[in-house]
Amino acid sequence: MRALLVNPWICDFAAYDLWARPLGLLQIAAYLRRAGVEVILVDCLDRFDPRLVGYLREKYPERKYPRATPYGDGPYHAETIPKPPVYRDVPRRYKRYGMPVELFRRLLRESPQPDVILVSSGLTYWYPGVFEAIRLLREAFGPVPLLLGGIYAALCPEHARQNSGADVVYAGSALPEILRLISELTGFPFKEPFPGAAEEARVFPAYDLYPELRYLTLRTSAGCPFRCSYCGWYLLAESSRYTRLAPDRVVEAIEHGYRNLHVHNFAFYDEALLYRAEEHLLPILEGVRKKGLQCIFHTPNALHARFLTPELASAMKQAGFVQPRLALETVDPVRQRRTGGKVNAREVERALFWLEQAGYAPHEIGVNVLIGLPEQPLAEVEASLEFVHRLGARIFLEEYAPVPGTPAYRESGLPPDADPLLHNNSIFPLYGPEHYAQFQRIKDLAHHLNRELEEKKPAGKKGAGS
Ligand code: B12
Repeated sequence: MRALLVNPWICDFAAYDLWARPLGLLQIAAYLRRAGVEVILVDCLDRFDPRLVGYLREKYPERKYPRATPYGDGPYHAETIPKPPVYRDVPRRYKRYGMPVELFRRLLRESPQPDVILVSSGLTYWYPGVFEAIRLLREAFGPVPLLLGGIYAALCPEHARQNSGADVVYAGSALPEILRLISELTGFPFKEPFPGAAEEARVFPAYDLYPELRYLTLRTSAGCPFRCSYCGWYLLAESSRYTRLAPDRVVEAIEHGYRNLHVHNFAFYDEALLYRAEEHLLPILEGVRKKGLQCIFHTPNALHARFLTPELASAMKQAGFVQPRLALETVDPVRQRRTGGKVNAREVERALFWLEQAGYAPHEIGVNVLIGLPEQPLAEVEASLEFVHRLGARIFLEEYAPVPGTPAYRESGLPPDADPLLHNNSIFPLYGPEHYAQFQRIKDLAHHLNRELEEKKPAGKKGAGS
């Protein structure tokens, strides 16, 4: 029994590889292998795939590939493609990010015939890349059973069933159920993997399927203790409960990555990494220290400032966390409460102070600010930017992307069955030129403030810890 697992392209106006991995697909791969399945992975978004690197070096000899920062993050290869009609009025180029289609076709031609195909999906509005992959997979392998899962499939299952061309759209995340589905589709009788196999797959996703690894992602929990109005984690988790791996299992995962896969950069994918840190993150970091692993940790999914303590800040600094990122979202106390009450401005200010005490320069610390929440005045965003700037931290302006099924989606005025392309966080121009101009002004302001911070860096460094 052979399964071909595919992580399709991103189609969007912008994309950057911020330690992105198709973690769900890699967990499925690990689980299937335990059930005796041979697994082949084609990841259109793997920037380090030697076949991609070879292809690009040949085609663009004047450029350098792979392009990456010392931490392994970096820009994707991208090709401009025609805009879907709903984006007609967006004055930006629309691109397909990842491996060129020609190379994808070649990899499929060279792949042995699979018995089943599993296609994953990321953000809901990236579905054009998913559809394109399915079309090309059909072209290459004909009627081989094809399953579609992942975030788009889970948040927009009806849209996916009607339009994707997959045989089955699976909207959940339970590994044993996925195996049962494959068995039904192929008629192949699997032996039930042992009871702890699902946890094993979560601890050890099949990273070894990558020929070259520069970073790993860690998801030590599923879900979040909060329910912010704009976030849809509870629509995606296996159960709508918040669960975590035991700290020693996380240490095992890190040690495996470090020693066996020779990776030093790890990005946490948790929604609430710092929650009850004395039971979770602190023992994890202590375990890593005891084992003498010299890791570099990243937190692209911003941290809850409320849970940061002086002890935690210094444990993070010593363990090798770089460029920590905090979630503020907004300085407006009413909106903070209305959206879920996860943090307030004072808590962010305090967290920054403790991070500085622990040895981070303020400009190394990033703070997320949301723009574009339903009915959010731009003056509020501006005030949030000024606040972060006054603290000396770097602004990360996050454009709000509506998640169907959440309270904020209902407030956004989009109908429940809107084309998922309209969930895109970069389509402000569609709301009218005036709106777009104002939005552009805020974006420019964020750039300007960050540049000012850059220029003041040495002064910022001197002030660190004060
Ligand atoms: C980690 C994370 C990130 C990471 C990286 C994600 C990545 N891989 O690229 C970072 C921090 C970079 C990120 C960024 C953003 N993110 Co994000 N992110 C997440 C988060 C918290 C976890 C995703 C994850 O890895 N889950 C764990 C794995 C194991 O689960 P999984 O991949 O879903 O796989 C399971 C199932 O889906 C299924 N499955 C998966 N594939 C397949 C295939 C088949 C065939 C089958 C049968 C099953 C199946 O089984 C798997 C195993 O259990 C989710 C929320 C969530 N709880 O999912 C938001 C989420 C996906 N992000 C979201 C958003 C909005 C963003 C941003 C746009 C934020 C912003 N405004 O800037 C950016 C854009 C990212 C970009 N350009 O890459 C939204 C998506 C909204 C949407 N409309 O789609 C989510 C849902 C959060 C939310 N707000 O509700 N994100």
